[in-house]
Amino acid sequence: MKRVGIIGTGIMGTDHARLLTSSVSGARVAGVHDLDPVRAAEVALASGGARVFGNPYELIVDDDIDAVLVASSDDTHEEYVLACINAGKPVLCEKPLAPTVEACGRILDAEDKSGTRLVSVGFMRRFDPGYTQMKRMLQLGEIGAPLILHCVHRNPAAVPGLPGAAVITNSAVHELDITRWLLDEEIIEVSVHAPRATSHGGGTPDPQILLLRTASGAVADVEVFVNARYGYDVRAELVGELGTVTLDGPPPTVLRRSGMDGRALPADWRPRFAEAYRLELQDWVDGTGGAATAWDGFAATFVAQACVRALETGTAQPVALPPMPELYR
Ligand code: ISE
Repeated sequence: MKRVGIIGTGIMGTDHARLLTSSVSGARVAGVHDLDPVRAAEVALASGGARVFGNPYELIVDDDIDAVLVASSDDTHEEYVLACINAGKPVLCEKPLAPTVEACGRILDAEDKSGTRLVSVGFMRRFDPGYTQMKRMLQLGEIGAPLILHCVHRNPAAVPGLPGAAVITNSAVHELDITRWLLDEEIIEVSVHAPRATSHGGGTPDPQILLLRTASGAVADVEVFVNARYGYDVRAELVGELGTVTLDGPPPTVLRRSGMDGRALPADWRPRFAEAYRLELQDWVDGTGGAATAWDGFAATFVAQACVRALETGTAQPVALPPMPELYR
């Protein structure tokens, strides 16, 4: 039984603790830390009596903790992930690995020096049955060579006045990862186009359209809209030389009533990607290695930063990733 320590019991840490306790085999939540001790204690209790640690570094090195899940705020990921690498413990870090290329680079260097892959990054969409089916169809040759990936990523509401860069590094980063993963190639050029901003975002440049060109010449267009109001909605269509694969959100149940035909949309990503999160955690606990690596986390943030430059300058930006370290080949 793997004993997992969770750092950060906000929206994601709490959800991971719930899934580890109720729906994942071979692991239990053994320790939790949060800046808010009351919140940590609540999650510890709901997890069947985990220990509450006042200090996250003590949790990381504790002999009763085998593996660590980092779900604290994005800017704290680096320090905790580095401490896990130093302690030689597997760590699943929520996305993004870190908000800057420099911070991701330091994690990559530390892991490379340790000589062991310890870091997994929580790009859960890689485990979503819809996305995995899309990738399988592409690999089976059902749609021929891929040409265009259309993506829609909408949240009902974000923090008012959220900087435009955060829309990219926190939300669109999912599509940056899924494009690399699905097409199995790197993004080499990006541009970002912002229409008139919605009046519901408190000044956030929202929505945005990202155009991503890949090494083979395919193009992905990503609409990211974090104040779309009506619900949580993630969709995609992959267009190939012979056909297309469409990814639509669950649920499969359609209500027809009073002259309407519709499906209920979730309020956020947790119900939409519940199965993806469960499969991601099971994969991590089993050590199957299906998750994004530190290299993938670095690459996603590298592309995200190029997108931020593209947004700020209004010009297309080349993306030239450094060579991938041997450890990730
Ligand atoms: C959030 O952090 C997530 O990761 C969600 O999947 C994404 O849809 C949302 O925009 C992010 O803020």
